Amino acid sequence: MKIGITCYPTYGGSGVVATELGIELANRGHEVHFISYAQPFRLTGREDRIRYHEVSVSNYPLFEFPPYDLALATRMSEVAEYYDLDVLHVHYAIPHSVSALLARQMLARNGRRLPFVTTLHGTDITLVGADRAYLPITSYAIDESNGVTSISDYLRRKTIETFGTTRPIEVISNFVNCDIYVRDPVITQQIRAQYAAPGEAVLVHLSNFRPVKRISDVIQIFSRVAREMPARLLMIGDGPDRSSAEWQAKTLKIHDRVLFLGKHDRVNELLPIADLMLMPSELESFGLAALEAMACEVPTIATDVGGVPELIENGVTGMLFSVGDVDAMAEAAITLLKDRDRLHAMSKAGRQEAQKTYCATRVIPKYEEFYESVLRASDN
Ligand code: GMT
Repeated sequence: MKIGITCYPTYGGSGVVATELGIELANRGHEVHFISYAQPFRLTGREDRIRYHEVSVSNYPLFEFPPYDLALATRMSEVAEYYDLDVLHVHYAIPHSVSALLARQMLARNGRRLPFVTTLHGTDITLVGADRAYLPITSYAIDESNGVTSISDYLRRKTIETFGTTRPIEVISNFVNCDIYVRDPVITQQIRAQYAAPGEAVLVHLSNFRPVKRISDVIQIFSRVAREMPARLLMIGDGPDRSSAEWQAKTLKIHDRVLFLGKHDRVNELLPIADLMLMPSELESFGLAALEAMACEVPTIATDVGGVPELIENGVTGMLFSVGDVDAMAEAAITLLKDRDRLHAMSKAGRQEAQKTYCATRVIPKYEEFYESVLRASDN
């Protein structure tokens, strides 16, 4: 198949899923065309059967808000025509599904079909999409999509509840490449030595440092752990709440134990060196970072929100708590880190669950089947 993919190319779960999906599809022989304003950060640009098409937005002085959605729709239709795309897959409804709808309509004028699939990721529904300024158009574009998928059952239900959409939504979960996200004991030991001393516990947090991630809770949980045992916290990623977290770590006098590593494009090398991941988010429609950690045998202390309980079985593959309960999360982290047998059992259970349910080899065929069904339906 020839598949166009549009996503946000920056650090964030939806862009990661879209990029990894494109890479996996290309590995399975499909031709993949990314259409976005920048090359997605996990792409090297040297992958076989993957091309990247940049959307440039003209910045005429009259435009206080340059119309990216229109430039994107134009580029989508051009790429679809030039490369004879079979299907376009947009990740994150706003504004991508609206642009795709426009592109489909533009091409239809010349008798050309371009069915498109919208994948809902989370904040496009729960935060941005529910804003009245975007709700009607997002709802319209979801219903007009040729196919809609969501990354958890929670998000499917939430979409119907918030938008009243009628187009059926297929749940296709986030996935991970279990051959790349894996703990190799020798390599892990070498990399761990660069970040922590022997005997220190290593905790990790990975996100885009937005308010929904509750970065302040991460630092508070860690400060309680660090009072009890030698420990380090690796903060991977960047975003608006990074500087306040740095200030908080300094105020709590733990800044020599908290390493802010910034954006990292090979998190698969860093995650396995950790003993525990912290994900105390306000909301998570799935929690891709926790899945990537699980595949690397790192259990997550998380909040019992959104789609997280679909991924993490409390007490088996990780632990779930109420939002903001930093005392309980810290207590659980300390207890687990002191009980190495329990931690080990949880790590292994997480890896097993990732392999059984969430490996790319299991999830990508679901997308392929979904594209086929969308193509069949749009032929009729
Ligand atoms: O919150 C983020 O990390 C960014 C956001 C996005 O859309 O880029 O992530 C959402 O999509 C991820 C991939 O499908 C999910 O794993 C995250 O749970 C989801 N984030 C939220 O719902 C807050």
